[in-house]
Amino acid sequence: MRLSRYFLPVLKENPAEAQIVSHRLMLRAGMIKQSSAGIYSWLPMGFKVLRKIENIVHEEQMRAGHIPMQMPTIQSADLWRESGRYDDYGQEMLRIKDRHDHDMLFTPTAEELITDIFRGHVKSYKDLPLTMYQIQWKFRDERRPRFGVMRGREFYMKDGYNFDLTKEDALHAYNRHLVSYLRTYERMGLQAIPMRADSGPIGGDDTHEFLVLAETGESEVFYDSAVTDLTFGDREIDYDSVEQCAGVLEEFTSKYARTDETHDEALFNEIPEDRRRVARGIEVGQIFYFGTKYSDAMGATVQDSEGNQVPVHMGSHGIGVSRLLGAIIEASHDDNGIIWPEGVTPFHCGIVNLKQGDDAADAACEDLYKQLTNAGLEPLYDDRNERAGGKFATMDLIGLPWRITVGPRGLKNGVVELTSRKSGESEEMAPADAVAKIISIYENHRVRGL
Ligand code: P5A
Repeated sequence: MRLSRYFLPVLKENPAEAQIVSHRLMLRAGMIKQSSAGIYSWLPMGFKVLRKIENIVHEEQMRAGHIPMQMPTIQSADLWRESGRYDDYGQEMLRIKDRHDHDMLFTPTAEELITDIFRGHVKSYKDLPLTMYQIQWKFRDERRPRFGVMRGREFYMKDGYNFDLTKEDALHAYNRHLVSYLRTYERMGLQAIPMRADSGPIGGDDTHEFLVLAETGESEVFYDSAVTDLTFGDREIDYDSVEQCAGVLEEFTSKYARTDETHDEALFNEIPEDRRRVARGIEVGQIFYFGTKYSDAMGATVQDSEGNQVPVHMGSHGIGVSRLLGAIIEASHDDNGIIWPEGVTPFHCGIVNLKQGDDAADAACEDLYKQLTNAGLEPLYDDRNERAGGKFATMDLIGLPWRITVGPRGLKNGVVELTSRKSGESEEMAPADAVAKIISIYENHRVRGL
């Protein structure tokens, strides 16, 4: 993409309404624009990152054997009356009447609708296990929408639902989700710690939240510092293996890590004092096992091997896809702007032309642009007729992990400069070497954007 032809409405000043750094930087970097309280337009660069995050979620869900699908955002109230949640949800639910005076609503989650689809089609234990998921807009009329996309009213969520014959099978689905989430967040450059949590209006006994540590987090968290030494890495997992999934779950949840809702001071005090940590965290996902809560209420049964009709065991699993943009920025920025992890960056690198209009500089930039594009990468070429200082400030603000700086002086010596956004370190090298280095850096981060 050439910056002169892109739509990147960066702001020079800090917007007064933004209280936290991720909200400030998303507005300043021209990623989002508020349309009304807690509801945002996703401008091209914000949309690009949203799609990359979404695609990582899709890849990891499918790797775990879960099936993508899509349900509508507008649902009939009748299903929610069956489960009893039409009244329970209260003012958080956006209620709508259609022209026939039917009660409709904008989906805050989709346990009812998926259970309705299931009961209409699945009759036998032979069709289990089954896990389907969608990535779809949700609406919750939060009392205090704030912090930009972190607590929106309209937000983008991956919501998945498992159907199993027995509690043991459903717990395997739970473990499988926990494992796949660890991998998902790591690919985004995040450390998300699974913590025992409270189930709230979704219901059920077993639930973990995934929290990213950040000073601006809404939840207070208590944990053993040994949990932050854990990484998923590149281990191979057989998601059908009950033992393997249970083993990873055990490894990642055996150390104390809880949100304030389930914090147990006595247990916490058993951890050696130098390892006790109290911090704040951002919830980027939650998984639930709720047994037969919805299948009992809505009559979702299957025939078991002995011919009995039994209710299915269910769970649901959410990832806050739009919230993740805020969480990633909270975890990765400096005074000059965003620092995108390579897995989610909107463009793989920036190309800064120090002297637009200089024949040698223009030709070298065009050549770098062509070679990187031909290699399947997306560079952002700042080809505007602007001062170098302004170009650097824009690149720092939007946070691309790598920048290639091209100027007539360097070119005389046959070099360009490659700079890491994270370390700030620069290296001079031949243009072809800069291309080769960028290609090799992204070998393990090939997620499509838009
Ligand atoms: C699990 C999937 C559920 O709704 N039903 C289907 C279950 N879980 S949840 O914890 O309530 O939400 C899942 C994740 O969505 C994000 N989230 C939000 N993101 C932005 N703005 C909001 N107002 C908002 N509410 C929830 C969180 O990341 C949460 O973990």
